[in-house]
Amino acid sequence: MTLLGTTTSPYTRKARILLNALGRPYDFVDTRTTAGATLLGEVAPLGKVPVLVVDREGLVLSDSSLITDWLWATDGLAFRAAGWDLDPAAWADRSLQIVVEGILDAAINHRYLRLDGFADAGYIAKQRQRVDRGLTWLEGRATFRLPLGASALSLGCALDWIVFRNVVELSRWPRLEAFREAWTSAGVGAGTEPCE
Ligand SMILES: N[C@@H](CCC(=O)N[C@@H](CS)C(=O)NCC(=O)O)C(=O)O
Repeated sequence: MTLLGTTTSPYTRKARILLNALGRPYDFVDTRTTAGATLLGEVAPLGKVPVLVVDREGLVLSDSSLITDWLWATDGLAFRAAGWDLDPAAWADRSLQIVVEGILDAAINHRYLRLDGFADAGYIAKQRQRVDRGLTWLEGRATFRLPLGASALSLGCALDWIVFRNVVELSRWPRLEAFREAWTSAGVGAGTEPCE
């Protein structure tokens, strides 16, 4: 199996954490390299990461939640043994995850549009406001507990990325900060922390 992505990408990190939890061997190809960018161009028309290429089956999975669902479908028992419950029919948890990833998408868009020199106004300012409003909504709704679900995986990766990129001062949301502390202490994403 080959995972295409970057070491800064929170969505790629979701896949790395799950593959590591299963102990599945895989090649990691950084898409910031020429070879990685070429491969991404060949297999992923949207050019987004992560992409998991399952060589044996000729399968290309180009979305972190799709990768999660596929891993769960092929190895659910091993996940349960490792303290995860990623049942795609856990509707309340999936609903929470949608909010978490909506915040993350807004934060990513805001960052890159600002880096490209666009003013923090209009639709771009709306992305920043969405991050703030979303985090405020999540405060008190997200708790760290086992087994870990899809929303916890997304939230841990999102909060680490938000801190890594200095998106907001996380101490404004003490319960989310407590979630992050518990996530870090549990070592769920140890070794996959965002880095350049
Ligand atoms: N819904 C997708 C989101 C993936 C995503 O937005 N990835 C970012 C990196 S963290 C990306 O590839 N951005 C590049 C772009 O949008 O061109 C998933 O869960 O995999």
